[in-house]
Amino acid sequence: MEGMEQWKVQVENWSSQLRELLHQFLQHVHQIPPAQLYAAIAVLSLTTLFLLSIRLFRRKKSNTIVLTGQGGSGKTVLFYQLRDGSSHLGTVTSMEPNEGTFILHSEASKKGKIRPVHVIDVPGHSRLMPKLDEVLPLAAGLVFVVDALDFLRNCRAASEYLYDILTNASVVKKKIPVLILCNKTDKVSAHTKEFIRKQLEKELDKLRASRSAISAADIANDFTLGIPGEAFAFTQCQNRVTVAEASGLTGEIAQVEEFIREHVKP
Ligand SMILES: Nc1nc2c(ncn2[C@@H]2O[C@H](COP(=O)(O)OP(=O)(O)OP(=O)(O)O)[C@@H](O)[C@H]2O)c(=O)[nH]1
Ligand SMILES: [Mg+2]
Repeated sequence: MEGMEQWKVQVENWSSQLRELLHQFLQHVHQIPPAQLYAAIAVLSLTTLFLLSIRLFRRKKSNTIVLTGQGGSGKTVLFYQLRDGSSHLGTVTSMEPNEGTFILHSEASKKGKIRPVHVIDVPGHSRLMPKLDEVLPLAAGLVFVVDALDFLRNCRAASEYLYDILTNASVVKKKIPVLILCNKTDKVSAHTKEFIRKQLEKELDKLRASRSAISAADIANDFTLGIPGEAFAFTQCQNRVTVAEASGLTGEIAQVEEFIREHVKP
């Protein structure tokens, strides 16, 4: 009981002290010339507004991942595998880009808030090259899908396509990371990623010589590839170029998912 009484007295003490302080503060405020007071209030509210607008308008980092590569390399199968965890067997050559914003299928059971990924599958058809130019500036990362089964036959064409990507103004200036994905590794006859990387580097090196001969006449070419006088290697690129393996068909896509989550933070 006694403790209770003491506590009551204490609380009363505090509240009277608080009242006193408030009283002093108000008196103080009254002494400030109104002009100064308004100025202070104006400065305070402007700063608050400014800080709020910074938060509001701060550009969110892109969550767009672009899948591209030659026709038949397996982009559409990969797209469905990422979204639904199944390959939707029997896809046909895509004539229109496929796109969607979703949480990766493998993350569907994870708890907490996960940032969805915006995936665009741009078909390999040359008619759709302008589409690629349109989406590249938005990309947080680009996955270049290569058919590792039928690689040798397609090597030249794949390199030409890759050359255009690696010298694209947005890719170079924004340093868009590129993942070269050697797909269809479920088959034993698939080439390894190391082999594919070396072949692509060789082919790009050759292309560089022939393309720069052309662009000497037409100076308006965007960017050159690699270091002049040195054999081309992906490590010379301004942006990060890495190589990985996958099988869209059987759902072995962990390395692509890792790349996506490295560049689109969950
Ligand atoms: N063995 C094997 N076959 C695959 C794999 N991924 C795709 N394919 C097959 O390759 C063919 C082409 O796959 P798509 O996903 O349609 O290829 P795409 O890159 O979208 O082709 P376009 O739309 O023409 O640009 C299909 O017959 C698939 O079944 C894979 O990981 N392994
Ligand atoms: Mg397709």
